[in-house]
Amino acid sequence: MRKSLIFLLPLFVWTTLTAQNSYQNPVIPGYHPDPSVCRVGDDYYLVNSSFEYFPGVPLFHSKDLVNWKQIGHCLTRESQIPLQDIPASMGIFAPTIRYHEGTFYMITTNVTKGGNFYVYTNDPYGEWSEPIYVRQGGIDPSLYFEDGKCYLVSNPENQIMLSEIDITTGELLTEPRSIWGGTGGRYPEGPHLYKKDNWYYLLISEGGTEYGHKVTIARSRSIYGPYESNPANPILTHIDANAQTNPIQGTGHADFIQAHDGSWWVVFLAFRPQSGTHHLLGRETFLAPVEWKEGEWPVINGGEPIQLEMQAKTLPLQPFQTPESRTWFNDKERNVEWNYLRNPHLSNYHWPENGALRLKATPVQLDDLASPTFIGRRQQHINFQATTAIRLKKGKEQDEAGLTVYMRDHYHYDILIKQVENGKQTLNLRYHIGNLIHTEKEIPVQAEQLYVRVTGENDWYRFSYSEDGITYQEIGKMDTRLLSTETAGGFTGIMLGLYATSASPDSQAEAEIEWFDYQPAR
Ligand code: 6LW
Repeated sequence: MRKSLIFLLPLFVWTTLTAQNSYQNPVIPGYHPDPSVCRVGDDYYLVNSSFEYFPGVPLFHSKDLVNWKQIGHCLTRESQIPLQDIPASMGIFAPTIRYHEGTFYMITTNVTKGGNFYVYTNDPYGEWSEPIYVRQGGIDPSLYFEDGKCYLVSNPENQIMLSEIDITTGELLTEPRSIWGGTGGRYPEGPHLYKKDNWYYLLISEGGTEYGHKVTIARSRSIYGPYESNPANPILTHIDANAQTNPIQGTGHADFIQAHDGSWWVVFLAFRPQSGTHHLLGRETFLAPVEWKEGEWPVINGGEPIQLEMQAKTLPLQPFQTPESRTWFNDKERNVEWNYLRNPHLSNYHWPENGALRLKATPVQLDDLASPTFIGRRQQHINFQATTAIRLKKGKEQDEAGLTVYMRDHYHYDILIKQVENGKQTLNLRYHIGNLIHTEKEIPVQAEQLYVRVTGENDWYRFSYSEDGITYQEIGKMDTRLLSTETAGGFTGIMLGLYATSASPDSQAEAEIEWFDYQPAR
């Protein structure tokens, strides 16, 4: 028996390290917009924007561009990422990651506080530097290094502007100059510069981050221009008839990468509409092959629309272990996917060595532009089921703790335990859609611990609960469309959150939560 296993081992290594002729999009599902990627040898690192969530700028690692594992965040300290009182979908916009002579740089915009800044590190698994702010305005800054010089591009005044900066201080060495305005689409943004075959290529996005999003490109022999537009622009869009029924829409905001085998690829964002033309998971990270012949313009996916099941030869695949469906909150290592809202008050969270996570209830509500006691992880699949077990302890009347399907401050569905009169508790189902707040159910409950569950489908979120963790009872379902980006606005996607709030500042109430299960549905 043992012998035969050893015999099989080389076969296993061979199959996992072999290139395949297809892969699945999105490569990073759930709210992961504005991807940017860099390579060091055969290691790839990718970042996304993060808006009002903390820590900021999720950071992923891959060996093959298809399989990605989150290894942390670039912005982990309040000094790097002030988010106090910011509106939803403000804060941290699109980042760029670049590697140059042993150092990783991540440049982004805090649109609410401070503007464009970068941080750097030698170890992407470790901490990043304090922010260095740059004087050039606009959003979507990107860096390009050449011959000991560092160039910055961003989009002040709807123009792509270029300056040279001192990368050690952030000081502008030249005044920003307009180098391209795009092809006439709204919001020219997301610029990145590359050099290939003695051409400078300027990749940008236009059309706005909705259905009309597109990627265009221009090139010049000189970094300062003049840039000529590719006659084949846009080089990526799903606005046309050939992608009208495609389950992927809004393709844009892209970054090229040349892989260690010489092949070219592009990462970009797009969204997957559900229940008609609504999307809830936010903008996700996709991957497509690029053909880029010497001296010619790059062609993305042969000029064809992007598919969920991509037919393309991959790099040798090196998948990571599938993450376990259950988060045990006493295991910090696995908690990288959990986020706070704005800068958290850490004394309200007790992450245990053993036992349950404790969330202290405070008067800051989910609707406030402040930091409620909240942790959330992304909904990553249209069909999924999430379950948790919550105890509300030491509650005074009107204190509550629950599970929220959270799009933004005024758009969330909550299943919660509420403290009512005479030391009793109820299980409530509440909808919050803009100015409309409605408690759909209020059920007296006895058990000290309640199991609550949300099941997501194309058109519905279904809510159920259990007193014993075995038999669940559905207590309501709510239309997905009313929480979608098309209804709620903004740039983020659904977070599944655990929270505790109180009615009075002197409340001692806290929620105890040992685990949280998230499973894609088959
Ligand atoms: C981002 C801009 C955009 O900075 O939306 O899709 C903004 N593109 O490039 C927020 O994600």
